Amino acid sequence: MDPKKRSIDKAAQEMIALMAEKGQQNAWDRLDAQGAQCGFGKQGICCRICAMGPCRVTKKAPLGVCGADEDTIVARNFLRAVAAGVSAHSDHGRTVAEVFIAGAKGEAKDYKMKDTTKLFKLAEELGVKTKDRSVNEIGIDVGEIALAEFGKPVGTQLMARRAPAPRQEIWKKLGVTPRAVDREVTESLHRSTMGVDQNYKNILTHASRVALADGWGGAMLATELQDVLFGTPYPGTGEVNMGVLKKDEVNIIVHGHEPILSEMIAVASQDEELLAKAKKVGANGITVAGTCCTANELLMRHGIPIAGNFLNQELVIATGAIELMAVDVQCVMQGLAQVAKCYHTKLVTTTDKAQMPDVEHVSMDEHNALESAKGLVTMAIDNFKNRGDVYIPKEKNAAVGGFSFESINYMLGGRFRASFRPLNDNIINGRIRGIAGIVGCTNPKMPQDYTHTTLVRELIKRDVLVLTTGCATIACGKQGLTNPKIAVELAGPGLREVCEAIGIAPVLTCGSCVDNTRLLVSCSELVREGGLGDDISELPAAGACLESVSEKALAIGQYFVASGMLVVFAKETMPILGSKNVCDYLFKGIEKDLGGHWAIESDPVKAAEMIIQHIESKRDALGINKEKERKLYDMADRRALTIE
Ligand code: SF4
Ligand code: MSK
Repeated sequence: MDPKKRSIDKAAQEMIALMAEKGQQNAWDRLDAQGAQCGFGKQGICCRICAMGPCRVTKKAPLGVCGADEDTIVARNFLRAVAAGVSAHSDHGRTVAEVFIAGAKGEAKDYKMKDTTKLFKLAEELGVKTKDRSVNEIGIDVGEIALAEFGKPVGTQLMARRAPAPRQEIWKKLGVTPRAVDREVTESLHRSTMGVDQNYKNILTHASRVALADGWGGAMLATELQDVLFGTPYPGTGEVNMGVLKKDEVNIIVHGHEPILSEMIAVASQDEELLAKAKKVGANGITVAGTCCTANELLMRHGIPIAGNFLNQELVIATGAIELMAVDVQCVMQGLAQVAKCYHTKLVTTTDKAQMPDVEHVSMDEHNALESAKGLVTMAIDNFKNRGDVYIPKEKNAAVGGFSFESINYMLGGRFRASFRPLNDNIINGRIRGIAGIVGCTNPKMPQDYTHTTLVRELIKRDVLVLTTGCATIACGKQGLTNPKIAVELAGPGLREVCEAIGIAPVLTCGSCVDNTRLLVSCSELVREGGLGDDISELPAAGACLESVSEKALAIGQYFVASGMLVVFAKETMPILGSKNVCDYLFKGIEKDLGGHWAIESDPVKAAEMIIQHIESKRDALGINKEKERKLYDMADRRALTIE
C-alpha cells in the first residue's frame, strides 16, 4: 500500500515505507490483514451481552433470542461505549485527585500546589474556606471534595453548576443532571444488561447523563486539578513531529494520558547527575518527547516537543532512536511490544492497571515520584549503548500550545480586565463567524491527519475560529496549523484581522482529551459574557471528529451534544447505523430534548460546509446576521452618549 494513502504526514510516510522494507507490521498492516470487517459490528447490531447469544439482527432473524430488536441492541451498545469512554476519562481524573490529596498532605512530596490562584478560585467554587488557612489545608479540602464527586451517594456533579442556568434547567427537566460518575457508569452497565432497559430512547437519554458526568464531572475535574498541580497552561512555543528526536541524545518517549509520571520524567531529564551520566555514555543530552495526549499535556505546560499522535506511536520506535518508551493508560497499542522487540527500545508500562505481556512493568510510586522517574531515565541512559541503525525523519514544525480557558481570557482582555468581551464582539460583528472544536484521534481507516487538517483549513478560511484538542491538535501541529505565522495566512480576512489585533492564532491548541472540558467552560463563558443567547445551544458553534478511534471520543461527542452542540463524526466510526430509530433520535430528535445533535459526514470539505451552515443558522436565529442600520447622530444624541 502506498504510504501516501495511509498518511499525509511526510515523516509518517517515510517510516511506513521503512517498516515495510524491514518487514515490520504497524496498525495499517494489521487493518489490511483483518480483511473486510464485520458488517454487524459496524452497524452496532451484534449483541453478546448474554449467554443465549451472540445474536445478530438480520432480515431473516430480526430479533435476538431474548426478543431484543435492533433499536435496543444498537442503543445498548452505544450506551456501553459511551460509559466505557466516561470511565476512562474519569478514572484518570480520580487518580489525579488522589495524587492531589497526597501532595497536599505532604505524602507525595514531589507534587505541590503550583497554581495557587487557580486553587483559590476552585476552593471558592467548591465552598472551601480559604481565610487564614494554608495552601495545603485548602488543597486537602478541594481534593477531597473532588474525589467524592466520583462516588458520592447523593447529589449531582458540582461542576455542572458552571453551565448556563437555562442549560441546567434543560438537564433537570429531562432528568439528566449527572450524579456521581461511578453511579452513572454502573447504571449504564445495569440498564444495558440482558432484560433491563428496552426502550431505546430511555437508553439514549441515560447515554447523555453518563456522558455529562464526564464532561461536567470527571474529565473537568481532571483538567482543573492538573492545572493546580502542574500549572495552568499559557501560550508557549514547542515543536511537533518526529524531527524533534535527536540522533546524538538519549531519547525518551512518554505515551498515554496521565501527566502524573511524565511531569516527573520531564524534571528528571534535567537532573545534573543524569545529564552527566548521559554524557559518559556518549550522548549529548536527554530529549523527552511525547505521543498522544501525554504529549499535549507536556507541550501545553512546558513546551516539551511532540513526536506524534496515535498512529505515530509504532513509527516512532521504528526510528531506532528511542531508548525508552514509558506508557501509562489509554491509547497504548499492544502492537508496540512487537515493534519494540525489533529495536533496542525498552518499552515500560508504569501503571498497575495497564500492563502488557512480555513488557517490563515498573510500578509508578507516587509517594516517591521523582525517584521513580529518575529510575526510568537511568534505564534509558543505560540503553543508549545498545542502539543500532537510526533513521530520524527531518520533518517537524513549530507550534504554539497553551490555550487554556484562563489564558484565552487573559489574552483577550489583559491581566486587569480579563474577559471574553472582544471575542463575543467579534462574533457579533461577524468578523469571526463562529467557533468549532476539532478534536480526537487518528484512525487507519482514513489517511492519517487528512480529515482534521482539511476541515481546519476550510473552517479558518471561512472565518471560523478553531479550538483543537487530542490527536487532532497534533495533526494540526504537524502541518503547521498551530503555528500562528502559517495559520494566519490561511485565515479569512475577518478572522485574520481579529487574530492580528488580539495576538491569538486562528487555531488554538487547547490540550488533551480531558481538556475538551476547557471548550465547555469557554462556551459557558461566551454565553455569560452576553450577546450570544442564553444557552450553549444558541451559540454559533459546533464540534467534529472525523478520525475517531476510542470509545472516549463517543463520550466526548455525547457530552457536547447533551450540552447543546452539533457534533459531526465520520460514518465509518459511528456504530449506530443498524437502527433507523436510534439514528433518527441522535441525528434529529435529541435536538428537541437537549438542543444539540449528532451528524455524520466523512468528507471533511462537506463537513466544513455542514458546520458553516449550522453556524450561520445560529447567527440568523440570534439576529446578528442582520445588516445593522446606520444611525446618524445629531448633537442631542451625541450628548446622550456616555463614555464608560
Ligand atoms: Fe441475544 Fe438478547 Fe442475549 Fe443480546 S441479550 S445476546 S440479543 S439473547
Ligand atoms: S490520545 S483518545 S487517540 S485523541 Fe487522547 Fe488520541 Fe483519541 Fe487517544
